[in-house]
Amino acid sequence: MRLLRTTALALVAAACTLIGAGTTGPQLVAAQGCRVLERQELRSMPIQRLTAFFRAVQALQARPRPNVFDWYAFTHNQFRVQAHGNAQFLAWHRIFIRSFEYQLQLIDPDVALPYWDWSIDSQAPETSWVLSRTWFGGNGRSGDNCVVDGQFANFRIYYPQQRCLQRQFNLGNRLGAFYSPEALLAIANRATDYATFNAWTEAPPHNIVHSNIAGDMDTMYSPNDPLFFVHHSFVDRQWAQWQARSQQNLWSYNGRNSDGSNAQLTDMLQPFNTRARDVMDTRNLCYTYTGVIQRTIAAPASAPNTPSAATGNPSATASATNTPTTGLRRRAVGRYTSTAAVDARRRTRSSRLPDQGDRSDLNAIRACKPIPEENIRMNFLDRNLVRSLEAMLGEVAAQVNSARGYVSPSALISRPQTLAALGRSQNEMALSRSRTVIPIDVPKAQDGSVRVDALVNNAAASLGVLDATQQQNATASVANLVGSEGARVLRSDYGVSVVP
Ligand SMILES: [Cu+2]
Repeated sequence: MRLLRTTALALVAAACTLIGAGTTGPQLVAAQGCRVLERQELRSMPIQRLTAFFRAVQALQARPRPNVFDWYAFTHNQFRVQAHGNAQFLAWHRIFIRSFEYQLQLIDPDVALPYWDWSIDSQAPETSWVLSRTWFGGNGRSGDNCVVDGQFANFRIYYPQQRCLQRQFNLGNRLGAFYSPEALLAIANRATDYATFNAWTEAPPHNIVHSNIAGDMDTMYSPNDPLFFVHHSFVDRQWAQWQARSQQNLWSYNGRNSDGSNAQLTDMLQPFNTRARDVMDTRNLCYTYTGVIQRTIAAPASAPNTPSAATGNPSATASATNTPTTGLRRRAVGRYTSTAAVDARRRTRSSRLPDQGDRSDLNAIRACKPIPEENIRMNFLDRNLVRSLEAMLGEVAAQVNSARGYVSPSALISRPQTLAALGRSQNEMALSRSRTVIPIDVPKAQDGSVRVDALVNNAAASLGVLDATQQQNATASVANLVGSEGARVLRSDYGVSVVP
């Protein structure tokens, strides 16, 4: 008890120092004068830049405890109600990780927060280079779940108590599947306002990463694990990418706050002394993302601020008119399933999505496990909404799998090319990987260069199907699923062409 009180007092002192040092509020925004830096995917960064990021995090962690690094875990827990299961989720986490990035820049002004595109790794996340012993390290060891490899090996956390940093993968030595690029793009394609995009992104896609890696990641102290920041940087990029689709998206901000009020651009994101409108354009927070081009600048004279009935309200249940599954049938499946034969095949495939832990199917997208009830409660999520979204995303996976001329850039057979498209060589990654590398025979173009198109064709051929027309039809169905902007993203982020 006494120890607890001492800890709390020390923390308040640390928080005051932090605020005094100007980590909150206007110092984080461009008005104070800052260089706009580009956040890059971990695997596309020059090694020196990547190393500089890890050094800066370690420098923060090494300060006398409780320190600035600890402040993030503490604050995330303190403001858990305001920041989860309501409209502020994306906006709050944007300023939260920007504030952390600012702390790193006080140590090294050239450091920008990287992002981890875990959708690339979604079909076997435990084999990711990001989780290798060279970088973030892997699962916690058996017995005490302590992370003992990687750049943060044996790191001691401070809150809620002093102990080792823990991870406890949900399948033992494997991680259950995350959501695929196509699933994320289908969400972006169907969400027409902020409230919807915010709710659909938070859960299940963002939550399953937390709940599958588990250990500290599945607590309200999750910023104790530095993975939190590169995970949330990717979530934030999803939002920025969706915002970049239009001026209307850029300034869309609606839904319900944790106190039940309608979300507005003037809402304060506590404790950052920053309003929602200040975080809408990432350039105002001194960063951009690779491949995301914000074409619009000023806020519209009257910013769109329509409250959303269903998605932003934690107590709302998904009604017949706006369950995402219904939306899927209406918008995408309806257009795709023009023949009974195709429809029948889709239904058969849908019942045969490989299991989250399957590692033998190289072509298909796996089923994701449902978000655990405990995680739903901890994050104040709308259970019915989460369950209907899981059903919708299961259908998306089934559709991707049944589009037989198309192979996802995250499918195990194409992941090597996808990573190569990010600029990191296979050998380099294999060298630093501590765990089993899934043996995949990589088809290469005649000249030895990496050809994603060739790969897709080969994969289709290996399935024993498809002439050119059939293939075009199949990829068109994926294009229909992700929309024209999604098709552009597939091309620019993953090097995969689908017919728009
Ligand atoms: Cu959070």
